[in-house]
Amino acid sequence: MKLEGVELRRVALPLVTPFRTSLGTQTVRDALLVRVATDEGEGWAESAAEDEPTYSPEYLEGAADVIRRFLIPALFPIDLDPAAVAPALRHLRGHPMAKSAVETAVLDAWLRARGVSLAAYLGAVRRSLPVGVSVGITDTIDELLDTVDRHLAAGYARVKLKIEPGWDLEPVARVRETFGADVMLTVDANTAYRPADASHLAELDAYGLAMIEQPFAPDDLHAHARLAAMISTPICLDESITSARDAVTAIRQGACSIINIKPGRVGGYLEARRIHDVATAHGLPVWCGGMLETGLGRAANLALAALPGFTLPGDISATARYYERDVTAPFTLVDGELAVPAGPGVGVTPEPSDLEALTTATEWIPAP
Ligand code: NPQ
Ligand code: MG
Repeated sequence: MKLEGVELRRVALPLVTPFRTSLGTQTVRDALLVRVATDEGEGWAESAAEDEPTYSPEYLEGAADVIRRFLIPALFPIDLDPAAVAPALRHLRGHPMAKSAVETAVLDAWLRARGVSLAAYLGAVRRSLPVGVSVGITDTIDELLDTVDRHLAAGYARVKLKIEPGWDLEPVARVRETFGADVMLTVDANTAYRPADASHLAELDAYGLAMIEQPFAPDDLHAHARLAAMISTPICLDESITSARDAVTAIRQGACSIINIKPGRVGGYLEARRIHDVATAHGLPVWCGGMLETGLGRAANLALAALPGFTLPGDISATARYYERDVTAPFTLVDGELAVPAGPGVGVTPEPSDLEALTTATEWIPAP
């Protein structure tokens, strides 16, 4: 397959409610879409990069720049297939979210031309999945309880509360006492704590959480291992894991017993599958994280989350949890589950009218 040109498209999707985490508050999802045009047809994907480098060092304009100036020029000369993309970009350091978008768009085009779904290609074993919801920090506990109540009524299988110093033990205790012991409840700190907070975090052990996600800095595996040894609640890593090699290192150090896999954070769906494979081989469950994806990323994440080792519900909510209008048809919960797209490639394409309405800028990169 030969690459003939690439479109970079900026879209802005207003969120139905502001999403507050320990990293800041988001009201609009500015996303970068990539469309590759090849001699065998086109493919679409999105970059997980946010407009500001808060969750990860990558950010939207940076991702667009590295794609335009370095990634695409490295792909024009080669004979393309999905497995050829990462090796052709390996000499360019970092930028996993930019690389993931490009690799996924190539995967979509290549699979579409062959009539194969991403789910089938990756090794999916389920046609629909129970999914979780990530609940932002709210102004009051009453507002949090109302929000959790709505999500449980909608059928979500797991509730994740965003926490930070000053918003941890009390919201968790109140959610647990209001909704009971049977609700699968987790917390995510997005690196907001210091190692000296370990004994405070150990108090979370009283609330039967299914995991504590990423309490400490991404590069502090030791602090996570120390906390893991102090408490019985499992530790899950998100920001710390950027490759299958990182996953093996973290597991060997006892820094986590669960891994949140985000394809963008690790450079694509092929590396994501490798993390699934090494985690499963070590007996760890994994789940698919979320980056406020448009329908394009949501579809691809559902394909990945249908692999056998994804035994915990992911942050792959229905479209309506985040957006009133999306670039694709909405995903909806049916009996508490989302369907894994079965069509060729990622299984969805942008709806032209929605795509146009949400687009803020486009750019065409022609073959040299
Ligand atoms: C997490 N996501 O698991 C992330 C973090 C996150 C769904 O909880 C804009 C775009 C703002 C992506 C804030 C969820 C974001 C973002 C936080 C992702 O850690
Ligand atoms: Mg997280």
